[in-house]
Amino acid sequence: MFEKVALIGVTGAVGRIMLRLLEEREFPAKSYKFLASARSAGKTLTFNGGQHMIEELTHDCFDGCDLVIASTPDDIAAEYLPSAVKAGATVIDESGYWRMNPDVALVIPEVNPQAALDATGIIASPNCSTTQMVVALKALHDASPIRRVIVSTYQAVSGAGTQGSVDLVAGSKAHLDGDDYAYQAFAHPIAFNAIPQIGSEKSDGYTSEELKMVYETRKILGDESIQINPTCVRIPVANCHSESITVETEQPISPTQARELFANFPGIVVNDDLASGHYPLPSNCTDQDEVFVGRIRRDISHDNGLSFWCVSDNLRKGAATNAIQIAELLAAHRFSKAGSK
Ligand code: 11C
Repeated sequence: MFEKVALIGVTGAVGRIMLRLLEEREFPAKSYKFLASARSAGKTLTFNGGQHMIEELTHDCFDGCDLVIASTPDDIAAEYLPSAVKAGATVIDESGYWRMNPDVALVIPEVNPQAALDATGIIASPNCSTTQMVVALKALHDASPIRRVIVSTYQAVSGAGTQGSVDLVAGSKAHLDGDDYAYQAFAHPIAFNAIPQIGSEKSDGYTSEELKMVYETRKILGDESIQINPTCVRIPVANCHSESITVETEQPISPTQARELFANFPGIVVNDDLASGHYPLPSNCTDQDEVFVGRIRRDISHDNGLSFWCVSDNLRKGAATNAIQIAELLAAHRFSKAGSK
């Protein structure tokens, strides 16, 4: 068992799910410390049937912690997580700050578990749109290496934080009532709209969200040769990111083979029956921990191409669930070796 687990960012949307997952999955820890910004310090939260005080995140709050799980903005992760490592903790970070650091493991437990087991210090959890795509890609990549990916995302407002969800509801109501609404999480109205920009402008006309999908995918799959062309779009859906993915593999993979590869891969659920109108929808994938695929079909424009639709809960597998699965992987490895401690 872990002696003391510190949870950072417990008042955010992902942090709250993290707490529920730790309870539901009976995570092996003797004690917990709940950390957040000074604004939330002193408030209480309910966990494992008891009331617990939220403490302020500071540089010297990690004494005695052997595991830290953090869900914070990048600048907070940059500032505080090195102090947790210095205090001797293994750190699982959901922010984007450390992911591409060569000394940091970037891990999806179903895809590259060994990277977490070999890591010292920080283990990063990928961006939500990357995670669900890479789980699906890995199922194919193991059968025939992937050469090229073209992906368009349809991303839910919950990816933009609690304010994104507030903006969707209030903005939609204002739109229907013919009122103005001042959006805070988005540069354009999200109600009844689609915004083809997530994150900031980067090189070659791509956004930061799109380049995360390129660089993080290569790092996790350990293959710098994979070519990826992403377009990331915010749509007025409350929760769950959807992705239209076309892959070109070294050898052709038929839709029948792909269906079997996906179905046999841990963490993937196939829902694929176009004739009956069965495919994954954000509305039926929300609050689920898996990656859902459907619309599996041949790419009629390329002999080695395959297209499919992929949906997953961006707050769960895209963030909280993946982080907790990394923690469970570490626990299984460390405590099975150490006997019944
Ligand atoms: C979004 N994917 O949907 C982003 C949110 O690097 O962890 C998560 C950003 C990240 O807006």
